[in-house]
Amino acid sequence: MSLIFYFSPMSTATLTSIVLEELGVPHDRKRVDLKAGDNKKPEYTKLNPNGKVPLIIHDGTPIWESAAITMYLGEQFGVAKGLWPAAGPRRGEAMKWVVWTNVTLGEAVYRRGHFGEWAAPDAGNPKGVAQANKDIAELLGILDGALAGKQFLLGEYTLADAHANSFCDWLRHSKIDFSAFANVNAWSERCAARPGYQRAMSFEMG
Ligand SMILES: N[C@@H](CCC(=O)N[C@@H](CS)C(=O)NCC(=O)O)C(=O)O
Repeated sequence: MSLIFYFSPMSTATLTSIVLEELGVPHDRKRVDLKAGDNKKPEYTKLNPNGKVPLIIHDGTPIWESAAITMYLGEQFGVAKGLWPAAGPRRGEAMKWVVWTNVTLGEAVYRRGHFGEWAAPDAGNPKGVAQANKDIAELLGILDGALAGKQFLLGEYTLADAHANSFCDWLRHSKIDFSAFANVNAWSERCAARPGYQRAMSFEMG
């Protein structure tokens, strides 16, 4: 078995790093220097034409998009380890949170960025940022409601928690206000206490 993980610290690849450390699957880590533009060089874009991280190559097949990678690794390695549900409705639940994170929550977060901190000088749209902040708060309210009375999204910990929580880490880093979401904050602490999460974080720092 060969598994290669292309990453950059403090990026979307961090989601995948946590998933891999939770699974404990042997893999080779290859750091991609985004500032040097290594992700836009032909040797990289032939593997991921989007020129982005994360990317995994499993037994010669490139797989990109963090949501797809989490679900794929869960299916391949997570079921036997109790970190991903077997095929069936519970797997559907795990998948819905992974996709919701990237697509639904992600849309509002990227919109906030494009109207705000990533906009060119004088090209920002404060009303757009305000609306995005409102939408993000509504979505985090959905996550908070789903965690009421539960330790993790499906009850027991799964890779859906690793994925969604790592995304929330990024949102906190982006100064999104989490003060109203007590269930999310307590869940994030539980996720962060896990050895797999801590191993992945030590790679981020190193
Ligand atoms: N939808 C993609 C997003 C990946 C993404 O945006 N990666 C960023 C790092 S956070 C990247 O590689 N950016 C480099 C670039 O666009 O030049 C996923 O979830 O994997």
